[in-house]
Amino acid sequence: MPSKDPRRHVNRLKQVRFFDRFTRDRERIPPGQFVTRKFPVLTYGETPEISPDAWQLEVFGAVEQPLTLDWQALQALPRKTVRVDIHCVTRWSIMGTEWEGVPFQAIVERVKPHPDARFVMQYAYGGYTTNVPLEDLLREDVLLAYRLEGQPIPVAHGGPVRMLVPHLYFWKSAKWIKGLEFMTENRPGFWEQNGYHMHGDPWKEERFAGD
Ligand SMILES: Nc1nc2c(c(=O)[nH]1)N[C@H]1C(S)=C(S)[C@@H](COP(=O)(O)O)O[C@H]1N2
Ligand SMILES: [Mo]
Repeated sequence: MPSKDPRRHVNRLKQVRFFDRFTRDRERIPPGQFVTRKFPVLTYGETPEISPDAWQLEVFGAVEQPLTLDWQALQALPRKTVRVDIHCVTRWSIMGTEWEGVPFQAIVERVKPHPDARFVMQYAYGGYTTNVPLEDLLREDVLLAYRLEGQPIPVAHGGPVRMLVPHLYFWKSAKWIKGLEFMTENRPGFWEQNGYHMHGDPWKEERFAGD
């Protein structure tokens, strides 16, 4: 039986060892990053505890068909598993993490963004926000993720549902996602208002505004 205590599950994740996490494949490590074998938790502020039954996602803004999804509706959408490297702007990277969830593309097909929608604001339970160009979210490995390493995502890591945008710095992947606003003009989210980059490509070291 998998443990019901999310904290125990975090500890279990720290024990997991993948061949991938020992990689010496330097070409997979963006400049200025080091590889960690742990799975650090990085949260600004409180950790909101949202049960799957209480979870809801609002998709709104510059779209033809705004959408509200609950846990059941989310499970009825197409699912996909990806194995990806993730990179935090504080310089740790984890190689080969496995996530399962709904491809963001499936959401886009349903809401039908207006032709002039170019950016998306992610809203999290607890108040965190982050902005991303829509183009970046159309990549195949972008998910509304609900499983990590074959288990429900632990609360500390954003469960029940978080965004996964693996090719950008990890602050661009909101944990405890509750809203997606399609926008015609770009607006800064939480860290972006505090000096971080509007795009956040780790390969270009887009860490801070002006990089
Ligand atoms: N809601 C919310 N999402 C968030 C954050 C946060 O503080 N709150 N931190 C971001 C940052 S800086 C990182 S590195 C990752 C960390 O995810 P993890 O705790 O699962 O490692 O979540 C991102 N998403
Ligand atoms: Mo981060």
